[in-house]
Amino acid sequence: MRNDTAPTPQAIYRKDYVAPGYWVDTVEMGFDLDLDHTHVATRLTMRRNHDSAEKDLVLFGASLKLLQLRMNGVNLKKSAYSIDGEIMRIPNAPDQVVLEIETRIQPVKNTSLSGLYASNGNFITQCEAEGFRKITWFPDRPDVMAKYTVMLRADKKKFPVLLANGNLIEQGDLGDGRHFAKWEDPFKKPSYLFALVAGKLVCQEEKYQLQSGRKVLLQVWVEDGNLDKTQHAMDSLKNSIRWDEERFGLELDLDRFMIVATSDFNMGAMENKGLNIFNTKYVLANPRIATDVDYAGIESVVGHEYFHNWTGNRVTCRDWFQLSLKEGLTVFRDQEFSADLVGTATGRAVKRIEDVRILRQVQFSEDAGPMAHPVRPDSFVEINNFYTVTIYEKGAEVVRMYYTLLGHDGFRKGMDLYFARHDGQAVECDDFRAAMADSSGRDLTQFERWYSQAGTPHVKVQTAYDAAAQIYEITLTQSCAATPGQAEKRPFHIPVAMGLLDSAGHDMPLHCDGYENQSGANSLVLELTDTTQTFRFSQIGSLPVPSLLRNFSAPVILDIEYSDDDLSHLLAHDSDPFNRWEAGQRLASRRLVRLTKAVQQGEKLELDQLFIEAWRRILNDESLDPSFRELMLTLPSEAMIAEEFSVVDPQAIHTARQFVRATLTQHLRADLLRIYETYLTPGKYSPDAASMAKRSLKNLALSYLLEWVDDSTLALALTQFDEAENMTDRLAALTALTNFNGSGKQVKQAAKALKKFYKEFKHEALVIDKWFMLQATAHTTDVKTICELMEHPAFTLTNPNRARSLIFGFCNANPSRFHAADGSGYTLWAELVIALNKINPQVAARLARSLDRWKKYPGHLQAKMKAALGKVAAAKNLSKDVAEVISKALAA
Ligand code: B3K
Ligand code: ZN
Repeated sequence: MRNDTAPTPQAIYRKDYVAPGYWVDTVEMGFDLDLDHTHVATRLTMRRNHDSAEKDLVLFGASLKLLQLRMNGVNLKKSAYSIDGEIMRIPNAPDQVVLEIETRIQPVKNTSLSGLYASNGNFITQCEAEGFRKITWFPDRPDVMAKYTVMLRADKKKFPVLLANGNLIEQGDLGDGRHFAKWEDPFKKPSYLFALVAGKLVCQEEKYQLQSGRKVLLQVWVEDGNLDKTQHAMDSLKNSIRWDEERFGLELDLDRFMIVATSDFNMGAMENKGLNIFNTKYVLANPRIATDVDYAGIESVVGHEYFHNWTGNRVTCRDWFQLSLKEGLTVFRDQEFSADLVGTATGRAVKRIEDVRILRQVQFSEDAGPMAHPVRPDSFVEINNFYTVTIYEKGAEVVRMYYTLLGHDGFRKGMDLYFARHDGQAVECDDFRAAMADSSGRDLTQFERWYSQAGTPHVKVQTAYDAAAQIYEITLTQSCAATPGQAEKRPFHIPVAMGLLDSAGHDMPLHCDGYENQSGANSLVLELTDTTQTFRFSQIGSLPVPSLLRNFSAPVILDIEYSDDDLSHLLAHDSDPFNRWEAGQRLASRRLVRLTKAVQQGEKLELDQLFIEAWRRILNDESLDPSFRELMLTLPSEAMIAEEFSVVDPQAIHTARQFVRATLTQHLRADLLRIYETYLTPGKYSPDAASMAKRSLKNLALSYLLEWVDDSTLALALTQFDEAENMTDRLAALTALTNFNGSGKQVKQAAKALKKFYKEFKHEALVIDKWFMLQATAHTTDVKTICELMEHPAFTLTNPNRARSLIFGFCNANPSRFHAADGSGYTLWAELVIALNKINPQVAARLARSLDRWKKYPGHLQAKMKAALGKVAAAKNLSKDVAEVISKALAA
């Protein structure tokens, strides 16, 4: 029976929360693992929750064959319970219950990669959010926490390694070619943190000493042949353990911590207690196959999952509406971890800019579209659709605002109180806010609106200067557009970190009414709580240039009218590196918008000298860290430029941006060549921040250089491609070559490189993903080429990484090609959403979101997108995952 189909998606609401009718104290499970038919026997000890309005014993199950159901030793007849969709109700159960359940499942047929499934002949589980119910009937909700004991039995040859959460307490042979392993997790946990892994795996392991002196066993499990790619994950794990001890006083609570890498995984990784399961993409690395970006990604995801052990596992969510309680907080923690590991002020700024770029490009866009939802949503149809940039990245910004408001030590006190109060509990976002308020004595009542109101606030800035009185005033006015289901918004509590620059570029001492206790400071955090507020600064001897929202102190859009001179001043002098970068982006964005309009009107395209010289100065400013220069010199993406328009013209944006890149190269060619030579990093590859920074600036220079067609720059790229000793440089060269707009002969050389790359790496799945991805995102690739690539023997829709690299790469990261005027991109998209829906609803629903913003395009494209959305809506057996996304898009 399929119970994931829903023609009209039914929403569930936060306000309808009812505590579970029964608690579960212990869970004992026995698995007879077989790829075709796995038998699962479960024994639950349960007791009535007298505080609940729910009187029935309620269990959830999906795609299960129920073999046996016994309550307190007696077989339950069919008449003793009812099943409606995923819900089983047992009425009139006694207060104390021992429930024994036997189910049969078919892992090899489970292509949804949720529940228990097979990957390369191994068993893997994924239970968050609601996958445990695909293994057994259970009160599968995060507020039901229990202690688990798990017995695994399987063929010893096929499945020599048997892993589950917690500690291994017994293992041995069963005599018939089978063996067993018994695992016990000493901590109470919700079912979504359950995990098991079985199969042919090998591990890198190490004993690691905690600060307390206790020794723990760390393991990174991979498929055979990958042990040369686990060191970085192991190092990242050790760094994470140490960081959480130092920064938050949080110790690893288990004696054993395992990471397992699998190539079939719906997302990045999963924080199962003591047995984190990872996408290979976030574990496997060596210089030959992984780029600097991959190394950084591994560090941050290993950190993220490890940090969940406290923020998520020890203190978990009461219900899935509270998801950001663990995700927003854990993203904030992993962001801080990565920043602290680099250590320098510039390193922190670089990390901050990278994070904000994603927030603005993806989350702001989500907040402005049909799927906009608050950080703590009020309703959903399918929870898996709510693992969004809003829950994660905006959620992290909300946590960061506490940090900004309370300061480093104040925030730590809040965290300490949160754990003191809630360790071992399933709680709400409000409980976190209360811990922050109570520990600091601050009133954070209004701050609640960051959780309940969707949409990105705008903050409009007006300034006035009275030279005679030496008074400077900043008036801030906030507003937030309506989002689905929320017409009216009330004012947010917005921390606005700021400073004022004098004409020499120095921070002026600040004397602001209401902030007398910080008189004379160079930087202040203003608190905007009303719709409009005026902040009055005295002793301002000359007209300043305001630097507002330093370090991006709140997830808002700042509407401020700067002159080009103001921006150049901030770009050159702001003591806040984030705002230096921001000034450069504003200068660029202004020009890109103007040029896009010029393209549309068929006018001549021109780039002014002020801008070119500003770029030249940054490029050559040796006082700036190369990684910071790389960020400053990277133009706003096409997606970011699109946000500046009410009606988007992807081809015009692309043309304008390419024009700026080519023109910059035309003028800065000699400087770029010099930078390219200066920042070569010969010798052994090292993923340290300084070397990564050099590579990033050098490769940026290369990509610019290839914008201006010329045999010698082509040779540069070909040489780098041939001689690179690491994937960062090799891929950078190949990407530049693939995007190269040269003559026939040059294009052939690029194609040759692409072939050679494939041949060399055809046995490295993660590299082949890159090979697909770089073609999918190249502006030389059209719909026809994508269709040809889908015929490539290495392509498959059933592997999420592969599907994402080609299909998502094209639909989400190649706007000028995806939005082809004939609508062929949309037709392909609809076919693929429908095909993926049958295989893997979660992945399908992600792809379904590519047309979220269809209302932002010109009428002729809108009509074609609407038709494509309609085609998906009309498809048979639509999962509720896809149905929710499509119906919301169509309702926009
Ligand atoms: N908590 C998991 C995500 C689960 C997604 C379920 N569809 C990974 C993470 O955020 O760490
Ligand atoms: Zn997470």
